[in-house]
Amino acid sequence: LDKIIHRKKKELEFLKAEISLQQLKDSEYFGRTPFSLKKTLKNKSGIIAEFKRQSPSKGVINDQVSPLEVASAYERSGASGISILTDKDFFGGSFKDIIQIRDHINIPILRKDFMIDEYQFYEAKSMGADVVLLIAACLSVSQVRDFTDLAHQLNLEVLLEIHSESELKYYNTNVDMVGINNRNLKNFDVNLDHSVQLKNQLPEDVLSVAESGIYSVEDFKYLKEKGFDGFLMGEFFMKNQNPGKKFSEFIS
Ligand code: IGP
Repeated sequence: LDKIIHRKKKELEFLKAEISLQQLKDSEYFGRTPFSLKKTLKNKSGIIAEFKRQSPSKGVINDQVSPLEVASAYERSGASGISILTDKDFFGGSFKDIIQIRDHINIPILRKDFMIDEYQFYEAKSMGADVVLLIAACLSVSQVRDFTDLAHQLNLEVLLEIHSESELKYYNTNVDMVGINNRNLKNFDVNLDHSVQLKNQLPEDVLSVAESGIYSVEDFKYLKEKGFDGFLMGEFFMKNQNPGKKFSEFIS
């Protein structure tokens, strides 16, 4: 994680010199009415289906499919939202992956990246994202508060990701949803019960999303039964030749 943040800072220096804040604000997507993940979590399957080419823990997962074909298929089969990894160096993603699909997708798009700078919120908006992820492990409590305010000013919803008990203090009532990552970002261990335990320590009315390591219908049902509102799933779909088909089989 430290390595990712280090690289992200360098990447940002470069990007800021390349594209000014004003250029981002001039994007046609700044004025659009966003889709609300808070709403679609409730009235669709609850699954936030992810497009992910590769990851530090798994290496290449799938580099043969396009974001548009996969995201369209996820939407058709009832996904509540689409998660797109835009980090290039570690996940092989790009902001282009969101721009390419935005006009064709009518459900919320989560820009999944390591958000550490205000600039990235303007970027997210300029790509056409509806939701951003704030990872507690990369941020201070006050950054989470400030970034949440900024996101809301830009009409972006916030999914706060926590992983451990010590990160419960990052929660504040302004965040829209709390994601609990089953995967430990430091050693990649996955444990579903971990999320359940943490969820029970959050206020009951918080919209909660179980993230990572959901690899079967049983896992999904188990977490649903435990009261999760959302389920962020990537690899289980993406490791197939046809991720959209896998999703539609999963859901039926
Ligand atoms: C998806 P999985 O195990 O279904 O592929 O996980 C998603 O939860 C995972 O990609 C993720 C992630 C993150 C990636 C969750 N939080 C933060 C990068 C950064």
